[in-house]
Amino acid sequence: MTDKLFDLIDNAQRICFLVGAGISTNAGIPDFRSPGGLFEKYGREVFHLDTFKKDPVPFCEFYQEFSQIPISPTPTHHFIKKIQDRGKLLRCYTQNIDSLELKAGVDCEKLVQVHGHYRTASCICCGLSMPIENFEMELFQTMPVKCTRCKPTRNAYIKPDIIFYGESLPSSFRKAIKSDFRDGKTILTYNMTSDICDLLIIAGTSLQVAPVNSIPLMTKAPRIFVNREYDSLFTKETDLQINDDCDKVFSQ
Ligand code: CNA
Repeated sequence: MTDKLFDLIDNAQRICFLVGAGISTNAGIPDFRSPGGLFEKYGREVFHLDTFKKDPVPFCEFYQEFSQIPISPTPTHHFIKKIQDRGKLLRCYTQNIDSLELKAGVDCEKLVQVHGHYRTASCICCGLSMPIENFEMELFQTMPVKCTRCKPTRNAYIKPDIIFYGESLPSSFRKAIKSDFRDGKTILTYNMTSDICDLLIIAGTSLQVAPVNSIPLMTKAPRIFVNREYDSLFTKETDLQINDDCDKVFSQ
């Protein structure tokens, strides 16, 4: 199984990764949907913009706990960097907000943080931005943190620049998709040219969240799916599915 994985990688030149919370569970960050995951503990609604606007405290409580977890990159993050060092990384699309890809040394132009990050925070009304350290300092004193530029009567709360359910994705996502997959529209007709992904590696994601979960449908290239759970999407002859711990697979 892993021989095939490394053969596919050796034969590829422009590799895209699509990764999710499963590549960071071994760093000590729970994922959303596994037993004991964040949905079980906090509920899905905490990550919805409408909920946050009405009552930001549950998210702030989650964030206080989450941001205290000391984290460092896993073997899978280092593997992505290794592919970059071999000159083969076209892009890494991550649904994760933990920025561990950057910590592992992946270049920011190669990385699309589809669901944002918490390196900065901003006001949900006026967009006033602040370094995350300032946000965290205020959060530990007064919860929730309100914008100093907006009128005090408005519910102008500050939140980390994580994309909540109900928010639009960063423009960098569309731009990268267009260049790596020709927008997914010409899938049946395109010729393999130098700007197009020739191997897609998907790891540690349940592929439940749109529109990211349509990326695997945008390519005719071979797809490698590494996840603890089986996914019936990856049964094409050119697919390779490995249902195992991603660090075990990528550190071989
Ligand atoms: P998810 O829906 O929780 O799925 C995670 C998948 O990974 C599941 O299928 C698990 O079985 C699998 N998995 C867990 N650990 C491993 C492992 N060690 N090896 C292999 N497979 C494993 O999470 P998704 O990423 O699919 O969902 C997208 C959400 C999760 C995004 O909006 C993220 O922002 C959000 N999220 C991010 C983080 C983070 O930044 N680390 C943590 C939790 C949630």
